[in-house]
Amino acid sequence: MDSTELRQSILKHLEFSMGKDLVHASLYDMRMALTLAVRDRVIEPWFRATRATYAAQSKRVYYLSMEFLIGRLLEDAIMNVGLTEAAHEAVAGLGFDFETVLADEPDAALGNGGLGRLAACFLDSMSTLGCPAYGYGIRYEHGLFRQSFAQDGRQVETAEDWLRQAHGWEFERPEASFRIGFGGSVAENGRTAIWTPEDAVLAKAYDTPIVGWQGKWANTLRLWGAEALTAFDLAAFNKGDFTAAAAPEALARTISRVLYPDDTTEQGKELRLKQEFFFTAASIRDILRRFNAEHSDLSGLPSRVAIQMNDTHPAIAGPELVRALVDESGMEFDTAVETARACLGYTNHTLMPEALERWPEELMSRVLPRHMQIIERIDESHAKAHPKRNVSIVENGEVKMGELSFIMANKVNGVSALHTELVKDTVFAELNALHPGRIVNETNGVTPRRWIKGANPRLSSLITDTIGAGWEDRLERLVELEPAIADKGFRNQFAEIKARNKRDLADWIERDMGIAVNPAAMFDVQIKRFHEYKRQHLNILETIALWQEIRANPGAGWAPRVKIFGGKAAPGYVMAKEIIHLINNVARVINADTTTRDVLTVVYPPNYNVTMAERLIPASDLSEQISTAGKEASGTGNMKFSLNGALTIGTLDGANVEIRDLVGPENFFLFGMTASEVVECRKTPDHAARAIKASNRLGAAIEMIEAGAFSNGDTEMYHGLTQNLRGHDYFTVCADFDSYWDAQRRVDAAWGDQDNWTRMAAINTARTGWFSSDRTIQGYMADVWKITPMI
Ligand code: NBG
Repeated sequence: MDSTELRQSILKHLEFSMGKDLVHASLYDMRMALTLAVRDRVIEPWFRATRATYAAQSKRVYYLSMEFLIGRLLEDAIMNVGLTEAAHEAVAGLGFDFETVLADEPDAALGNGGLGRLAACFLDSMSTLGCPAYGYGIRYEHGLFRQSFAQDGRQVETAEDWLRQAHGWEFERPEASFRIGFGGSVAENGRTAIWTPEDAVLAKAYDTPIVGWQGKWANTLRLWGAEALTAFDLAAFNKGDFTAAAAPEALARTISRVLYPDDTTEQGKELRLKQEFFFTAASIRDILRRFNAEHSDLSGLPSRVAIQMNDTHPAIAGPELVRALVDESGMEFDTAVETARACLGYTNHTLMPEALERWPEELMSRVLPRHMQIIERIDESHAKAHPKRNVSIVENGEVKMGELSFIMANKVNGVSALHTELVKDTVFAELNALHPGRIVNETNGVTPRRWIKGANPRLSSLITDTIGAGWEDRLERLVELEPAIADKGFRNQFAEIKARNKRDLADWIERDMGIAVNPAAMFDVQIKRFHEYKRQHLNILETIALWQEIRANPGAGWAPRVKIFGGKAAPGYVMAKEIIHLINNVARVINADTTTRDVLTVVYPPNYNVTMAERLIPASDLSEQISTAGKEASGTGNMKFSLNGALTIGTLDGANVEIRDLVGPENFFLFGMTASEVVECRKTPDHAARAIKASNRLGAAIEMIEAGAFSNGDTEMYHGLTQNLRGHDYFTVCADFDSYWDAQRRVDAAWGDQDNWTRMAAINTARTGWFSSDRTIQGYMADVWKITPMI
């Protein structure tokens, strides 16, 4: 398709879909018309993929995830169907600026962070590889909250409203609706049972086609929206009680109303459990309906169906599938458990105890009475099969979803080499001993289409010029860049690309925040959710110490730095919000200091999201991956930075370990304790006090905070934070401080030799092609799903 044809198609959609002619078209009209014109191009591969899958009776992957952090879709789709230039030309020819049109699309934030973004990268890779797959999730009306900063620097949350305008990508499927019940009673019925729910809502499907690289294949993302069975109480309305009339609808819709803004702790327990059951049950029914349309014998289910549980959120899939097989199809219980297990896989994304979901038995029995019975039976038969076992699913009045997922899955995977070993040795040590071989590792990855090709077009052109086309879906080919790195001309081009990306970012920071930053300074970036284990406070403490050192020695030839932070804290996470507050106030004070202005600036743009990540990562020099070792399961931002030519300062945690192995220790700034050293360190109860005593810099930085240097003299403002550091300091910020400081000074020294820095940065790009999510998905296909690609 060329730009003239595309232009015709845009005009057609302007007229017939948007009901506008060009002279009256708004930016929104143009964006929608372009979206629909591009969507038309996606339909053909979508239908083709569906037909091919049916014809081959292929196994399908069902990726069940509470979160899909997809961001904007238009630019990605245009790129994948090869229309970037045509679209640019067509839109410009119609009098609109292409970038402005793309930027009009809301950022679909149906996820909190890494877990949701990983699911989005996986969708892209499954379509690229021709793996027949469906993503199943919730169509949240409000995605992750919008973040702003109050005058005093505190985080303020407001509701996000991406669905205020029509969502151009989705197809509503009223015919694909299921009734999802809650509560009620269970009647014995011989070997089976009849569950009569007390309440029910309707789960209605909304489909978004996800097209892969070069438009060869497209899968479906099916999101469920909740609706009332009876929309409206007319009798109440007629009596004038308008609130009561609307109540059923409002109540039902609550289920798909908001994404819980917390990826490590559960909130709003009952609603959250209902959300989980809602989307999981609707998905299982849809899966069985599709299977039954093609096959008659349910024992063949595992050869056609692979269901992946993305964390424990869809863990009820096991009991729900067993319930459907036993109560609705009359399968014998043990056979049903075996059948379900042969279909199910479980990905663990965290070892944090508070994030491993547990539901009160009372709640589970009330909301899902039949499932509670099934869970108990699964637990009993597992106990019978392993008489010496010490773990159980139901314990002390709680249902442990991690154990349930493990027992109901045929494969359990961790998300980086280190994490998988820790899964084996800690949370699931005993289950691992009972089921050797069940735990496998699938190190995370990211899609190079969005994170290099789309986000960094300049670097992409250089890669293509150097190693030729076709690296986008064979990212291991980036190693072919390596010989070119010896060439000064190549390094200059690489450096020039980084410099231009940084100038673009500096312009944006100036426009958006009114802060002028020096584009020649080192851009030192930490962007991720705020959590104590991710240790943004270690970074800000080092920033304070550095500022003091520069003030004491202004002429010491400091490497100029712009410290950039980005990220949100869960609204109920007090300590994380205190860290955000502190960073904003440190930024205010440091940025006002004229003696250090040329060498140190701190910026923290609000409302970090996928789109902002696409802007920041290509312009970064230094990637901060400084979590307490043993706590970050993998990280995926760390991979995006390396691929885009940033050097990492980091601990031996998550996938940092694999990044360092690949790029070489000489191209990575390592610091801090290892996971086992952290465990040892905690055995000394005053480890933090000792570290503070041993480090004048750290002591002085904490004292400055306590003295009110960043709170207009208020000495109480950060009491909670500093007391925690001086006392418990579970995340060993103090014990790792000096090592971090030293590593930062090695970074400064390395920055002094710009050409060598560029060489190291280019090596990072060349050696990290392994982190393509295509490689990850190939791993899942071979080890977990046992499925072969269709293209
Ligand atoms: C997160 C981990 C990250 C990891 C992503 C994707 C949760 C519960 N876990 O380290 O913290 O990269 O999952 O696997 O969000």
